[in-house]
Amino acid sequence: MELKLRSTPTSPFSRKVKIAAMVLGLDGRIVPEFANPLKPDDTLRVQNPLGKMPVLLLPDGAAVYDSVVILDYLDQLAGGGKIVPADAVARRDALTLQALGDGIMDAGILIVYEGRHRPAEKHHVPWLDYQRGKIVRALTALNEKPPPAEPNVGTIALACALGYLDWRKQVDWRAQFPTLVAWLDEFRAAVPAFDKSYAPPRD
Ligand SMILES: N[C@@H](CCC(=O)N[C@@H](CS)C(=O)NCC(=O)O)C(=O)O
Repeated sequence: MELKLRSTPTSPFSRKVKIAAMVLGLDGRIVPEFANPLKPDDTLRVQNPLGKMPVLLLPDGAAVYDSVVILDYLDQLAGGGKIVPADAVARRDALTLQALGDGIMDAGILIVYEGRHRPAEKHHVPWLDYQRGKIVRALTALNEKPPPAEPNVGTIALACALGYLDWRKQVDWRAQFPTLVAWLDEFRAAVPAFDKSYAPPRD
């Protein structure tokens, strides 16, 4: 059963899906298909009216989004309880960490989009600082209490968020949060899919 993944190679949210698929042994079934959210006639907007990626297209015609739902779908496909823990407390914690990792990426993306979608003279620094504040507060909390470096939806999202900050440099997280630097090294060693899912930036 082939699963089509609509995304760009560098999308941090799509990287979550690629890592999850590798961890679950499902990556052989995922076929990447380039998507361009900026192109009005890209079928992405039909598959997900929000025009956002990733979208996973299933053989029965269903379009599954967003990344949270896709990761849950893949976990179920692999038998369940693997990257979405079955235990109630572990599940709660993993999903909450996923929300935090995704929130870092959402804020990071808004910072990038300010540069992409608004002319330079209209860039609003207080808005950029507001978004940066979210990222720094999240990283401060995580640096104080990093999660175990085991693969689940939460740690996968956190690793993708840190990888995204490495690329776009919205904050200089490596200088400010040494415990998270060590955490990402540990995660990379434990989850080779993180490095395997790396795609060199195109812009
Ligand atoms: N909550 C969504 C966020 C997805 C998202 O923001 N994707 C970005 C690319 S990484 C996107 O499609 N942006 C285009 C847009 O916002 O129009 C998820 O978890 O999948």
